[in-house]
Amino acid sequence: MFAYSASMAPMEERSSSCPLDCPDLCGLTVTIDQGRVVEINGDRRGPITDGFVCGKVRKFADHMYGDDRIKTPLIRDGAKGSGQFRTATWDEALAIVATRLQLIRSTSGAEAILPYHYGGSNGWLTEGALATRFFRRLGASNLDRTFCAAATTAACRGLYGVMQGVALEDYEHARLIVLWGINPTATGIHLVPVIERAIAAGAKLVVVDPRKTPLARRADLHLPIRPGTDVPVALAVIHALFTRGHANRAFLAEHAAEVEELERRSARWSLEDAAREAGLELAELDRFVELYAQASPAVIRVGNGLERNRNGGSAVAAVLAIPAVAGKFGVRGGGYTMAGDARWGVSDQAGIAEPPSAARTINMSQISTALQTLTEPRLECLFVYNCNPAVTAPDQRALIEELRRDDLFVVVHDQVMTDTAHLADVVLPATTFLEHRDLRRGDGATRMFDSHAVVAPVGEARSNNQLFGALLERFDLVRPGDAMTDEEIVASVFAASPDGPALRAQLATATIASPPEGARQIPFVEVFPGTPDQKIHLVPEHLDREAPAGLYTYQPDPRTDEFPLTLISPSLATQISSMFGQLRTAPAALELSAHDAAARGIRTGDAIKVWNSYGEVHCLAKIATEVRDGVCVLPKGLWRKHTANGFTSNALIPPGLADLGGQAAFNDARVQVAKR
Ligand SMILES: Nc1nc2c(c(=O)[nH]1)N[C@H]1C(S)=C(S)[C@@H](COP(=O)(O)OP(=O)(O)OC[C@H]3O[C@@H](n4cnc5c(=O)[nH]c(N)nc54)[C@H](O)[C@@H]3O)O[C@H]1N2
Ligand SMILES: Nc1nc2c(c(=O)[nH]1)N[C@H]1C(S)=C(S)[C@@H](COP(=O)(O)OP(=O)(O)OC[C@H]3O[C@@H](n4cnc5c(=O)[nH]c(N)nc54)[C@H](O)[C@@H]3O)O[C@H]1N2
Ligand SMILES: [Mo]
Repeated sequence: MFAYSASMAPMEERSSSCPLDCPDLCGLTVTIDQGRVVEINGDRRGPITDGFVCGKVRKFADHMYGDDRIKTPLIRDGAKGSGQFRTATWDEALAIVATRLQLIRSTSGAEAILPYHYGGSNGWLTEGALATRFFRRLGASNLDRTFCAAATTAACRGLYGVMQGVALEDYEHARLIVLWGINPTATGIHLVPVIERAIAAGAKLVVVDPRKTPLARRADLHLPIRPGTDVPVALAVIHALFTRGHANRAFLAEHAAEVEELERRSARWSLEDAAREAGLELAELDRFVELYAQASPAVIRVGNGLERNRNGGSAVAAVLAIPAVAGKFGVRGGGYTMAGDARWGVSDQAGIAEPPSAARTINMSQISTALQTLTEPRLECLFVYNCNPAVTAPDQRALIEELRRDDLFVVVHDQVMTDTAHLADVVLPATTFLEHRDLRRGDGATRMFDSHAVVAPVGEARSNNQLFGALLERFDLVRPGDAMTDEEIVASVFAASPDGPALRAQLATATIASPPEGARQIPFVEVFPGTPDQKIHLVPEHLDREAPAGLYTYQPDPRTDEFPLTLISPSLATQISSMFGQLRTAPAALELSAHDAAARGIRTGDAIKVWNSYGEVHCLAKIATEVRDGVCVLPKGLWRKHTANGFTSNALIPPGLADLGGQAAFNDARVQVAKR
């Protein structure tokens, strides 16, 4: 193993890669001085990083070495949530955790324990591996991970199976780029220069978003859609494509199933009705149909904004059906991209090396309800890692009340003292991505890095695999032949599949690997749907059964006179979900339109309250020209310290789900706003 010491060459550059939940998957060059990270830059191994990196990762050293970094295990020694902890050794902390887990297991059964984790770092060593093996062997409740892209994935898999979408670097070839519910300027900045080059070469840009995002300002057409109304809009576009002779009947006959059924269902929505429901100008929607029908290659980038409401799964499915109906595939830069579904031929399951257990499964997006209502057994332990649910899960007020429960044992493994860690009984210090190894794949990127630690951990931080490896041992759950070290797990992942050795060899020589089929396949030329019959299923039966009112059925806007405004919570450029929120000093401000503010006598800088039946948030107001009437914005990932009463947008988000995938409905809150 590499030995670290302060006597290393004073300045040294080492290669790494970014593990954050983002489609760009950047290779990084990290400058190290005296054993500490002093600079981070993007490299050129990946296709779109182009030597630069986003502001949040450039400043990652502030996260690593800041005051909020957890350096030792901590044991609560005040009331729950008081923030009073004493330091402990790893041995003592692990003994406390193991004793309590054993007690719960023997008195109530292991299902009273729930591991709670999401995408803090995307990689096969930190996301699954020994943690998942441990909880499966323990017999703990399973977690259905539905915060993000659950509806999108269900829709995409239903229509196309696992099929690689258009590679982001191929957007340069497009003549029309449609950004649908996505804001790359904040959430994946490396796509922006690619779009700019395409525009310079004559491509048109359309943005479908309730907000006038930076790219919406530059767009040829911005459709400021009312949140949650993408189903009528996409179906009306499909209907118009069919009725105006823009459908590619030959392509559909060869490659698609359930064409007539989609045609029939889309007939429910005329452009007029859809425009009215979505709050759009009819002429603009009409223009979109014609722009789209005429352009080739045309690509639709499907974001996460549209999936997070009661209609979200049907919305994504309808949007993904558009390129099929118009026959936009078969050329480089034509089709759609969602989180790129690469067929790797290897999977993280080999590293977990334990099949899913028969224990019950709990939807993470309904954790407040699960904690309140589940019995047989009641939840007695939440073991949190890679996640900060106190500010990222729905129904925050109820959740925080439950986390404060004296009979709920809360363990948090994290890098910094998050809002969830403040509510814990035991806090364990985690390594950052520059302090541990991982197989990094970003958010569905068609590339992979195997990056090693580049510096020694701060304090006594341990990686997820070190923590859960120690627990496997304490619980006597290690079996002969188990891969336990990172090196052994990586080896077992690649050994488990025929494609593995070639990928490993690629990583060893080029330090970046692509799936066996290549990283930028042309859909319907080089790659076909991963459905059993290799056809697009426009109305897949299983999705039709899953969606409560059937696929493509629009559930109308639930706004009332009492709660007339739709609250959405898109990403901040300076954070990734709640990560880096500790570094933010600015107080939270709710953005609303000049019209909605004036109607309430609100001006920028006013102290206001935003409320509904789930909770109330006290913050500042900001009149924003980006926001359409009827919509207000309080970004995701704010911490409790950023508002006056310690609640964020998540306190207003209902625990109800989208129509597919068990997806959280983060953009489905209806609220009222007033001056305080
Ligand atoms: N800087 C930064 N980068 C990130 C993240 C971050 O927090 N910060 N998060 C990462 C993660 S976890 C994810 S999932 C991705 C998310 O990245 P994006 O897909 O860009 O998702 P959001 O930022 O949630 O929202 C995108 C847009 O959807 C719009 N929107 C909201 N509701 C609707 C609707 O009903 N219909 C339509 N058409 N649009 C709607 C919002 O106004 C917003 O501009 O970004 C990743 N990258
Ligand atoms: N209001 C609102 N809320 C939302 C959303 C929204 O649109 N609106 N969107 C949702 C989305 S898209 C997502 S993806 C979720 C994300 O929600 P979370 O999964 O809670 O993600 P983060 O807020 O990024 O928190 C990840 C935590 O993991 C820690 N971490 C990072 N790497 C490691 C590691 O290697 N080991 C350990 N043990 N910990 C690590 C980080 O320090 C951080 O505290 O939030 C959801 N919440
Ligand atoms: Mo996400």
